[in-house]
Amino acid sequence: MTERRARWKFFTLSAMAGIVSGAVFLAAAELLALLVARGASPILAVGSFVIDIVPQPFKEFAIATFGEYDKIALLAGLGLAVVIASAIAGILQFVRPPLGVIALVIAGALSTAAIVTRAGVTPLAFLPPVVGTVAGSVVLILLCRRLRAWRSSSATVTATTDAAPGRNVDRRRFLVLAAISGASAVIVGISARAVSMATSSVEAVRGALRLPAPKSTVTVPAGAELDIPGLSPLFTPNKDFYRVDTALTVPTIDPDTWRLVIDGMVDRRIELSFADLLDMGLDEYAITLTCVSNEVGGELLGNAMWLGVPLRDILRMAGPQSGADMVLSKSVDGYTASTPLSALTDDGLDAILAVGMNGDPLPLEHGFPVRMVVPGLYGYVSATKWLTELKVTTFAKDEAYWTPRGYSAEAPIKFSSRVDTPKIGKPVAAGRIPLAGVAWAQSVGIQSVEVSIDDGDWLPATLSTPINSDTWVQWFMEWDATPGTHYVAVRAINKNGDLQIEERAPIAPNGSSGWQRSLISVT
Ligand SMILES: Nc1nc2c(c(=O)[nH]1)N[C@H]1C(S)=C(S)[C@@H](COP(=O)(O)O)O[C@H]1N2
Ligand SMILES: [Mo]
Repeated sequence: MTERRARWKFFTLSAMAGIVSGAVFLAAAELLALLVARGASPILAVGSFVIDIVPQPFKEFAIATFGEYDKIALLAGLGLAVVIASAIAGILQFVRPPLGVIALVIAGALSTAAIVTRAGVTPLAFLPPVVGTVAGSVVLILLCRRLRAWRSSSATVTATTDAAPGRNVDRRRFLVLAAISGASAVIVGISARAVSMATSSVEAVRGALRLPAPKSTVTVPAGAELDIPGLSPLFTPNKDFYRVDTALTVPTIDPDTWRLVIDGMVDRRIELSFADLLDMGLDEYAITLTCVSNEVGGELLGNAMWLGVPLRDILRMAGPQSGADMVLSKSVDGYTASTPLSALTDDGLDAILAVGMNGDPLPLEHGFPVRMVVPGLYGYVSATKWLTELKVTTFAKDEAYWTPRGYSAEAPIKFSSRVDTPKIGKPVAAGRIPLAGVAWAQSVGIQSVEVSIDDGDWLPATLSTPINSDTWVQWFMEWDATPGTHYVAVRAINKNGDLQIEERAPIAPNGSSGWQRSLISVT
């Protein structure tokens, strides 16, 4: 073997040693996290840190490119970065010890910092990354030592000497250690993460939870739901409900240990348990939730029957002081939203703390055990999931998660309308077919919906009977569809008599606007 080829071989092997050590680092940390501090996983903590620091345009690019898979794409990217960094650490440790170990210790320190600075950390959260660093460093040192032994014994072997017992022993010692540590890292790491996810006992607690029957129920009027194929159902099933949040892994909160603190500019600091909340008695509320990221014609909204208690009753217990104009709601994962105090205390607005969604306890992804729901305001300024604190304060003093990231501190929903059927890109057969969709103007209500075909007159659609002004209504119109391509445009008028904004606006800083115009092909 030529000198150069030998050098490349040992380079590659040292990179491999580095990757094995990186895997041992992560696996040991995952195991410790499972045993002593759930949630203190270095890779997930770094991922969450990245989510919080990446600039807004980049986040929008990620969502536009990967959609629902944005978090998986982030983890895949991080995984690749870990592989490359570990390979470099391996080469460094091989050629310039102890540089590789120093690199690993720096990575360990950074991930420890990412873990212990996250919201809701437990006292032992530093242990997983520290133990991971030690385990990874030991394996890296041993592997590189054995690799060096292998190299020096093979350097003494000449082309004519066939028998090279020393070299074979050294080679085996390296390969055996690399194989055993690599395989155990993969097995231990993957099982620890899988066990941690499967035994999140909170899912079991939620499954066993029976919420008390509501004191008052919402009557869904006859004619509230139209029966048209392709039209969104009046209530969005929980499994189909859109999900938007910054949480890389879904927070798991045991309702038995959950507490809500109401503090800040209040006469009395209040602390409520889950049982306290249920004891107040639950009521049903039908409210349509909308995301500020919903584009014209988009699907980031859904309607649910929530079970909860009015926020005005909760805030009254604490007694907000004069001068306060905002409530900063905080989530266990550190997310915050700023909601005008008046939107939460107004007698005419059903702002609630929700514990139930469509007949079940809140799903974990939708904020279990307690979240906020406020009609008329976009989710990012009102619908805090995994809620832990309500701080009564002022817009001048406090800022929410999205405010420094390019979104308005206050954001009422811009009322809008959408075509559900026929869908763009799905040709329909000519004949008499229904055009149908939904329209929403939370807290005001929809007056009418109008449809224009091929830039013709605006004709009134038939509306379903609204449940209340906080929910969307369905609309439909019979259409004699002739072969060819047609433009179908839709717009709504709210109960104040305002016409939906025609001018297109992007989602940032306070929600999209514009009339949806869809191109339908008829065959
Ligand atoms: N803790 C937490 N709550 C949150 C968010 C978040 O990122 N973290 N996102 C908000 C946004 S932007 C929206 S639109 C709604 C979405 O609620 P859903 O996922 O239940 O549909 O939750 C809000 N509550
Ligand atoms: Mo949102």
